[in-house]
Amino acid sequence: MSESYNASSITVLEGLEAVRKRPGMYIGGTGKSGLHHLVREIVDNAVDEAINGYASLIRVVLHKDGRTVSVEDNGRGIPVDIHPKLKKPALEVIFTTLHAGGKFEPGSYKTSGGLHGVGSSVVNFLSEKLVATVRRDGKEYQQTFDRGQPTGKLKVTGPGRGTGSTIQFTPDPEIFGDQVFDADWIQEHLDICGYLNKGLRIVFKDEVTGNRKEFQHEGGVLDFLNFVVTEQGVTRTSEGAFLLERPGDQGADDLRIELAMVWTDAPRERFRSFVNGIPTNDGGTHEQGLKDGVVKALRNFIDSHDKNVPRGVKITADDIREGLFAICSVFLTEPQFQGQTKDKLNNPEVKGQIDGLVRPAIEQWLNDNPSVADAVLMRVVMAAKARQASRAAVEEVTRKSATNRRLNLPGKLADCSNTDPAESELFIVEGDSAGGSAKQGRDRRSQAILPLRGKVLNAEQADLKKVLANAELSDIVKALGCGIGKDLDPRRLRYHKIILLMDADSDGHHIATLLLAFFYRHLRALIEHGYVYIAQPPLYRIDHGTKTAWAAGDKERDKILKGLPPRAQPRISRFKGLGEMMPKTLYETTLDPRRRRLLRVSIPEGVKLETEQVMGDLLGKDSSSRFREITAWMDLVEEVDA
Ligand code: TSJ
Repeated sequence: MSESYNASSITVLEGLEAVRKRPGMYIGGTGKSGLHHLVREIVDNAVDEAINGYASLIRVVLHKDGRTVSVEDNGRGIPVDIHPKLKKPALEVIFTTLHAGGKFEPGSYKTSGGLHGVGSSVVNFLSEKLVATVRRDGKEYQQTFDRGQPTGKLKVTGPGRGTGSTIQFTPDPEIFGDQVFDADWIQEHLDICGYLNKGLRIVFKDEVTGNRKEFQHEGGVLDFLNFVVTEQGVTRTSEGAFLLERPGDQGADDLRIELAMVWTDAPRERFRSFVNGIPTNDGGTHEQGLKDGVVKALRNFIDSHDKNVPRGVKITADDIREGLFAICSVFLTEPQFQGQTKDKLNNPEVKGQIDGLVRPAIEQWLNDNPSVADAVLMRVVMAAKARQASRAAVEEVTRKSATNRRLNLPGKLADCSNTDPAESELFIVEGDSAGGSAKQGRDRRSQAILPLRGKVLNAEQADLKKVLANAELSDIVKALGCGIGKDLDPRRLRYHKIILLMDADSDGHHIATLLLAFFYRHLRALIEHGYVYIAQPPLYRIDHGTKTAWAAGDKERDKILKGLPPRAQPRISRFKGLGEMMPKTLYETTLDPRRRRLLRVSIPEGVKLETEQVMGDLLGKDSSSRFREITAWMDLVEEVDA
């Protein structure tokens, strides 16, 4: 940080028009995520000032109109000196020039990078109004912008106490429509900022509701880890967690890293990683280095201490990492991001650096804490044993379904007569009464029905052996005939359409969510092949004259009503559940390939790991909106002529 600020190093590029014409190129889109990107960009600038040691307090206000946000820090204040070439104050240049970002302060960390580092000018260009206020040199300066253009010069507006910057902006409705900010989204981002910048005080005031919140985490990533462990409701293997914190000021190879880690009883690992405060949902070289380091450290520890692992138990890397929860935050001066959503770290040197730091530190931790080491080792051995037991359970289910496929089908399955998978469909139906209607109403040639009676297990919180002990899930696997987990072979699948048919109420959504989690976790290839669908049974029946129409939701109902002749007197009835529908009606509206509408389930490309995270988050907590959230994550493509 020896080179001082130099306003002339900002690359001058005319960008206002470019940004307003194609906002998506700069902020990813103009929907909810794009809108909130603006807050993030401005907050990140204040956080940068804090990371580099000049600010300790950030104040964020969501104003009464719900669409104006202010961000204030107590840093040095955005420079106002005159740019030698452009003859304008640096502040004006910063807000009116589309610069490359990260250029003007060599040797310092930037939160922003890749897609994320669009710069404050982009926020300005996409704001109906922006007011920048700076306190420095005992004065207060202010400049106002309309849709990116200054409405006047930078002015001294009074004496200034202390130093700092305040940016207030209102996104342009020409770009973002009538959207307002979501206070929860803002708070979540601020909370994460608080965890990753230990001690930084962030105050949020929501003037829409009058709520005020503070995000300050003296324990940093360790507090974050505790939060995730509690949120997921898992039990730690050991009381103490592993913590590695390095300031990264010992030369070029010395990374700044904050890492907290603990083993739990969860059936899988859970990592949250960040580079310069940006979430790397798709992992990358830093996560790889961490994983390698952990595995090597445990292997070394086992070998060098003659720790006895029971005979016949072979330990894999997955066994070592099972149940491992970690929060990992690293800071790099030149991060390179990869992938469609730019959330995977690509710097190759980082892997070895992190591995090299983590491995000896974990070995040391295990040596220093023998009771922790024993508990962790027991956990690892248990994982290996459970994996071997799961294999046996899988073989049991698949062997049965493979030897004589017809004989070993579940008793409650009403199979179809066609044996060509490409022409066969399996409806998985919630409840016996709906199952009964479906069995009567179906096309017996091509449509099989499997009613679910008992509880569906949450696959997110159990290992494969437990999952297969659940009668409903085990019946699904037997009916599909294609095996599960590592033994999954889609070529043996008995139906090329697997259709989840549930009531359109919260119970139905709950079961659909559990089934999607099960498919996602253990039969993912079936989703990837496009074999999994969600049926859309109607919610309303509309009779007018001799005609009948069905609507899947309120919007469609209103559309149908609007389209009726002016003097029609429609009768509207609402279905309470699939069970009360006549078999014929069920066929006509929901089963008949020519009239039904199916949603194909798919995992959005490039966000597989993010989906993993979303799945875990949604299924780990108890929220009524899970189905909507999960289905919003998966790409649901409507297919009329299925
Ligand atoms: F994004 C932004 F520009 F709108 C913005 C910047 C928003 C907010 C809320 C804060 C900031 C900001 C910028 N806070 N602090 C700073 N600091 C500087 O720009 C700065 C100050 C002094 C020097 C120097 O070398 O003296 C250098 C810089 C980059």
